[in-house]
Amino acid sequence: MFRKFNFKGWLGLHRERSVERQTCLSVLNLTKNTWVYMKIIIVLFFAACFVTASFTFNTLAEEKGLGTINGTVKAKKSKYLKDTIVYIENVPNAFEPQKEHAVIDQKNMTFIPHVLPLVKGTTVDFLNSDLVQHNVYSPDAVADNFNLGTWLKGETKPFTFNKLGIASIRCNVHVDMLAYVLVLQNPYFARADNEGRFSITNVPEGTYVIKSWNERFKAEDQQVEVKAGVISSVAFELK
Ligand SMILES: [Cu+2]
Repeated sequence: MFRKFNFKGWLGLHRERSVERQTCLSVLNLTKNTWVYMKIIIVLFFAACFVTASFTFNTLAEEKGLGTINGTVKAKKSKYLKDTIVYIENVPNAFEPQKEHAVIDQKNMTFIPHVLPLVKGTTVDFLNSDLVQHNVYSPDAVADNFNLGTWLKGETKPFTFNKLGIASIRCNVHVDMLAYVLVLQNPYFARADNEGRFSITNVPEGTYVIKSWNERFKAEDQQVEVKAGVISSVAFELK
């Protein structure tokens, strides 16, 4: 009726279970540790990538001989700074115009933006976003004295600026509407912010004449020496 207790068998089974439990625990520990190591490796990998990328970027900038021009434009009143553009007059190289068309919108009887700097050869799409008809023309030779005609809301007409200089843009339906397109030789230009600060980056090494343009005021041209990996400073005063 009673089976004989097999002590040896019971001991063997107990030992086997104990070994299984230990194996289970060590596998868990191993998985836990492996995940921690993986995390450390991932963090180190990204840190190494970041350091290498920034080092390469700096080295390339220095190899190509690129520098930065930081500066300020001062005016008697800060509101006079609006739409002030700073640009290098001439950089000895041929520069491609931007491939994407720039846009000047006509909205609420206003050209937006009021001042648009671009590289020679860039096309501007003139858009009408108002419910009324607008016209677009320029009385200036820089823009071949163009007159694109008069059109309705939602339509655009393009014009490519192929001559260096400053073109005023007008609408013959609304005589108060006015904008300016600055057709520049190179892409090294910047718009001064509300505090008059500007920054032109990745400028090739060299000594340049740097100019400012403002609708109402003028500042003396400045000379700037650009050196690889160095920030040069320029200050303008609008009068
Ligand atoms: Cu108009």
